[in-house]
Amino acid sequence: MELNTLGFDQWFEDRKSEARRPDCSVARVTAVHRDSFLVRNEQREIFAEPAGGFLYAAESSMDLPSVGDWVLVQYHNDDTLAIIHGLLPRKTFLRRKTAGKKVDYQMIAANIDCALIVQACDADFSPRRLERYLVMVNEGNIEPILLLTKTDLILPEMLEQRMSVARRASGGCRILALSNVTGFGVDLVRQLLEPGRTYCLVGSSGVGKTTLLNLLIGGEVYETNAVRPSDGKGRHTTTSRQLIVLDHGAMLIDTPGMRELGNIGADAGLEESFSDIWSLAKSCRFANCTHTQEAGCALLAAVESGAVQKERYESYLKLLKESAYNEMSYSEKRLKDKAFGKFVKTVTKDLKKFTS
Ligand SMILES: Nc1nc2c(ncn2[C@@H]2O[C@H](COP(=O)(O)OP(=O)(O)OP(=O)(O)O)[C@@H](O)[C@H]2O)c(=O)[nH]1
Ligand SMILES: [Mg+2]
Ligand SMILES: [Zn+2]
Repeated sequence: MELNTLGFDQWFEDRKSEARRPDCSVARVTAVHRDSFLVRNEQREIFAEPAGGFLYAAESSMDLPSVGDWVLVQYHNDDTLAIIHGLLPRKTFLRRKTAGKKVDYQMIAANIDCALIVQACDADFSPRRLERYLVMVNEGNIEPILLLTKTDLILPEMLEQRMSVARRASGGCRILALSNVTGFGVDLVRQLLEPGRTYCLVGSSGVGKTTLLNLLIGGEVYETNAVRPSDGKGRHTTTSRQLIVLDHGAMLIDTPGMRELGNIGADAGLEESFSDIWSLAKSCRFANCTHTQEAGCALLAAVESGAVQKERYESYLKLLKESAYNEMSYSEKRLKDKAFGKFVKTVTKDLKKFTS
C-alpha cells in the first residue's frame, strides 16, 4: 500500500518538507485513545505514543493528533512502536464547541473530504439540527452529504415529505435515504464512496452510523446498540473515533453520536449553509441590518411573502448570534493563551540560564 492511497497527496508532501524533519516518516492517525494512538503507514497499523517534547509544545487540545491527522513519527522496538514528534497542518477539520461556558473546541476528525451527516427518518429527524451540522461541516471546508436512515420505520409518503424538508434546509447538498434493516439504499452509499477519499460519519447517537459501517465492511465488526425504547435516544455505543480503510480503498471514520451541537462558534460555514438568505441580505437597505425590524429589510420581506420559511429565518438569526459571539471570545482567548504560553517559556529559559 502506498501512502497516497491513504490520502497523502502533494499538499501534505509539501507540508512534510516544510516541517524539516527528514529524520521522521509520516503516518496517519487511525484511532485515538486516552493517551495513546494507532497510526497507519504503508505496511500496517502500529501503536503510537506522543514524544514528551511534542506534548510540551502543544498549547491546546487542538494541537494534539486527532483521527485522520498526518503525524511525523519515528519507529522503535522493531517497528512495533511509533513515537509521534509532530503534526502536519490540517487540510480540513471537523470540530465542535465543547459543552459548558468556556469557549473551547474539541476536534472530531481531521483531513476529511466528505462528511456523511446521518439523521434517522423517525423521531430523530430535525431540519434545525441538520442546519447546525451543515454549518460545522462547511466551516471545516468539507463537502456534506446527508444520509437519512431507518426508512423502514416510516411510510413512503412520509419519506417524500422528509426528503423535501431536508432539501429545503440543506440548500442543494446531496441526500440519500437508506435502511440498514432492509438494505434499501445501502448500495448507493457504497457507490458514492471513492477510493483514496476520507469520509466521516456524524450525527446523533442511535441513528445507525455504526450499523451502516458494518454493512459496508460486510461484518459485525463494531458494536452497535438498541435505542432506549422510552425516549428513542441512543446510548452512545461508539465511544472512540476510528478510521477504517474499506476493501475498495475509501476511508471511513465512525464517531460517537453527539448529544447536542451546542453553540457552533462558526462564521465561515453560515454563508454556505444559508446561501439563499445570505444573498438576500445583501439587498437590505442598511448594510448593518439586523433583519429584525428595519424598514427595507429584504429578509423580512421574503419571510412575509413566504419565499423564506419562518423557521429557517429564525434558525439563521440564532446561529448568526452564536457565531459572532463565539468567534470573538475564542480569538481573544487564543491571543491571551499564546501570550501566556510565550511568557512561561521565556521564564523557564531564563531560569535555566540562571541555574546552569
Ligand atoms: N429500524 C432500523 N433500525 C436501525 C437502522 N439502522 C440502525 N438501526 C438500529 O438502531 C440502533 C442504533 O444503531 P447504531 O448503529 O449503534 O447507532 P450509532 O449511530 O452508531 O450510535 P452511537 O454509536 O451511539 O453514536 C441499533 O439497534 C440498530 O440496529 C435502520 O435503518 N432501521
Ligand atoms: Mg456507533
Ligand atoms: Zn435585513
